Amino acid sequence: MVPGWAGALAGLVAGCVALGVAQLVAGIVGPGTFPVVAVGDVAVDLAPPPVKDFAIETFGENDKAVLIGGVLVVLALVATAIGILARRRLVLGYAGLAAFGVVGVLAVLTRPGSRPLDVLPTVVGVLAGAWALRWLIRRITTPSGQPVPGGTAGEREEPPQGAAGVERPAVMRAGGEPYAFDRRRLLTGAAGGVVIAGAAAVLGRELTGRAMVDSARVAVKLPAPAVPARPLPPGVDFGINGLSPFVTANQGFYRVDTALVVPQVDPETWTLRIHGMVDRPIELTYADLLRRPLTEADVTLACVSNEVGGPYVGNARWLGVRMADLLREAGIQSGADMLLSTSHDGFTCGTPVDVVTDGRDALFAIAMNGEVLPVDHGFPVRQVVPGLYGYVSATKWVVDVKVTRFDRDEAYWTPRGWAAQAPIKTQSRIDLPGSGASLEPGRTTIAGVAWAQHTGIDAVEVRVDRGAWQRARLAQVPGPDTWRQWALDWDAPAGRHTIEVRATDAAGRTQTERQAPPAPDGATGWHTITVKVG
Ligand SMILES: Nc1nc2c(c(=O)[nH]1)N[C@H]1C(S)=C(S)[C@@H](COP(=O)(O)O)O[C@H]1N2
Ligand SMILES: [Mo]
Repeated sequence: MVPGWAGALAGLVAGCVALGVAQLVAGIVGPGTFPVVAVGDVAVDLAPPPVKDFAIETFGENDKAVLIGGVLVVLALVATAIGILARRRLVLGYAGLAAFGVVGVLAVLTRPGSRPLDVLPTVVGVLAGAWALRWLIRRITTPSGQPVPGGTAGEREEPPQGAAGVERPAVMRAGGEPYAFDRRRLLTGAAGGVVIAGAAAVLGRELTGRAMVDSARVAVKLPAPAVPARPLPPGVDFGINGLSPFVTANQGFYRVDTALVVPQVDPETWTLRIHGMVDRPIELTYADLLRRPLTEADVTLACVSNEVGGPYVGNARWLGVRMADLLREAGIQSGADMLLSTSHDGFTCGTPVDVVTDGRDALFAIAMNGEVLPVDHGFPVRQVVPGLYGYVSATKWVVDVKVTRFDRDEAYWTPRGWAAQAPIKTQSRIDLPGSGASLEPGRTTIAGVAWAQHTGIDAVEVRVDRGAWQRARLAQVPGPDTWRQWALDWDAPAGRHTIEVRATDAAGRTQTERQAPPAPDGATGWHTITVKVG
């Protein structure tokens, strides 16, 4: 005979599957449609004021968690009972699950502004729970490898019943022998169910968080900048097809981070703390940040992992609060040389204090190309520091800045073999023609971008087949912090050709030809491509 605890366990696992699947579907349909939350919301609405006051006084900010916990405990008890019943007659289990579902559907539909589709998480969850219950009960009432006596699979769920109250073997072997309950089959089945439920719940939560943060993000009204970006001079963009546009669209902007799932940070609860070697620690909310004077700046970000000629570089217009302003208010103490900034997910960057405070547009940025910062790029707030590789400066989802010293603290990538300090190295890239392209003989354009953030690009030279260096024409730039387009017309003769590029920055330094890999502090060398003409 299947013992009561086995039925209870099957019921609990079925309940977990129901909730996990409901959570997953709620992640797609919308936050608030998860039945547990809806039931909790109903309970809050229905609770008489003294009960509410008691809950708030007793549990404080945890009142929500306590309430949801209470709902879950009740659900667990119900699920246990369902499992115990189902081990005798599966239909009783179904009936229990259906009752469960009715309560959930009613709770969801009585929420203000609910839509008919909002019942989906409950309904699909209950169906999944019923399926899991049936599967588990059959697993423990049927010997492995044996057909279910008395019917083909799916037709008879209940074991043969005797007179009410008389314990009988749930299932007989074909020969009529009672079959012994198999604990291992139950436990492996239950474990499988819990894993599926857990995976569905995690995925659902991730989707829900995304939906909630997306709606918070959409609701943000960007203030006008107190210091607008320098107007873009005419001619920042040659408009050549295939050449990186001066402004990289947010959609196409490279993304590099250690986050397996993108952090979903609620701007309502986000704060930024500036502390450590300061006279007056600061803590700001998102609203505080938006009320401050905002600076707009065009800055090209680059990743240290970018190979010569690689794609991990992009240019955007950022809007944010100058980091130096907040640091001045906090009052940096003498001896401090590092800002250790921490992301919501624990990632850290170590940024030199003198770089951030030397007058350049180092920002706590809230917007990118006129749009509220995209979640992938650090919503609600990220750092942007012209001239430094992203891993030492561009903390996304930033929540904390500790003013400290390089000899006392280490950022995320330092013990992993990357340099503690890493200014961006001057680079140039050929976008056109593509590497390995086949061209028609005749006039064509060689074009690309070059960058030396916070110094600026003064010259770009190109040579074909190791011939003489020829100066490319340069597009305009608003300042030294962005990349610069360059182009050169070329009368391409038939044959295979090698094209090389090198840039010279505004301090007169020309890129070194020496090839170095990205680690530990950025790749060097001249971008070189070959093309076939004719
Ligand atoms: N929280 C967090 N911020 C981060 C990182 C990260 O892994 N986690 N990576 C950094 C690196 S290595 C780079 S190059 C830039 C990339 O910024 P983007 O993804 O907006 O292009 O973000 C920086 N900020
Ligand atoms: Mo990076």
